[in-house]
Amino acid sequence: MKRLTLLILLIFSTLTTAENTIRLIVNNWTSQVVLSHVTAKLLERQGLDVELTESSVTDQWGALSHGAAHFQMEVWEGTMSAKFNRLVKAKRILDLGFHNAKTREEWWYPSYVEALCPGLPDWKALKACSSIFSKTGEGKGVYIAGPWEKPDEARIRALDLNFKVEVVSNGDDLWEKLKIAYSTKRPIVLFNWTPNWVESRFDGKFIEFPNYEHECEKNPKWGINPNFIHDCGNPKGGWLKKAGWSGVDEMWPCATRLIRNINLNNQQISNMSALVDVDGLSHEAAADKWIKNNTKTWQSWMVTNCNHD
Ligand code: TMO
Repeated sequence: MKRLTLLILLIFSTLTTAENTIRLIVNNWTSQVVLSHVTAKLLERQGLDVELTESSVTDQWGALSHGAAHFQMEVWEGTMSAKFNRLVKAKRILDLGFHNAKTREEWWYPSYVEALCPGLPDWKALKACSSIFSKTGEGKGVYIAGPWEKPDEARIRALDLNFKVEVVSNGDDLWEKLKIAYSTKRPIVLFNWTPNWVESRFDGKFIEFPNYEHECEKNPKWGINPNFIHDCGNPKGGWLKKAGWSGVDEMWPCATRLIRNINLNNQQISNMSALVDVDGLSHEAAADKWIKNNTKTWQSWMVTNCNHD
């Protein structure tokens, strides 16, 4: 009899453990991956079961809406605000608050390109020198984009730029292209963002497109092209937030409070990416190092008086 009870208890606890596991979304740029590892380690210290689950930005919304995944630690305004705002409004996901960091995601070029394309960083300069960004030196220029959601095609059309978009599959592929171009001073224009480690290693600037306004994405009449939307750049000084499945407050109140508390500034985000992309640590080793060196910061996020969720 005792043995049976024990067995039942064992099965029950295994089942509930699996069901109680918090799943953190791991995307495909470095600071987000390191921060997800840091968060997992902090939740574990808080006594919770955590699992990291890889997802693209495109797929994460469905996963968060359905509770297949539970938290995403870096939602960037420039690439994700449209879907994020829509799902928050529909109460499909939760807005778990801002980081202090101010962000920008935009077309970017190394400074040596200015000598070859006078007028940069103003976007109009691209009209006269698109061909220097083409593979053969003539024809359409190539803009190298990441796999995140961007209206680049729409912007190229609205601003009548002689460019096409080449999409690479992750951040590492962008930096590989940048390194090759940089070493031979070849013109390149590619997606980049701040905060990021790139600004500490490569000298360069963002293209200045017409200033972003929300209307630009909704109303064709807005801006210099009366027929198309997206005749503007991405937000400058954009926000960075955390997102969660709609059930997290009920299911894991402590974990959710901890995640609401997590708050990084620009320097901290770019340091997290540099630990991997400059110093060569693995994501997990970077997370361990960050936890070791930033005790005060993360201790201030921890939730006290908190029984297991
Ligand atoms: C979402 N990202 C920071 C890669 O632009």
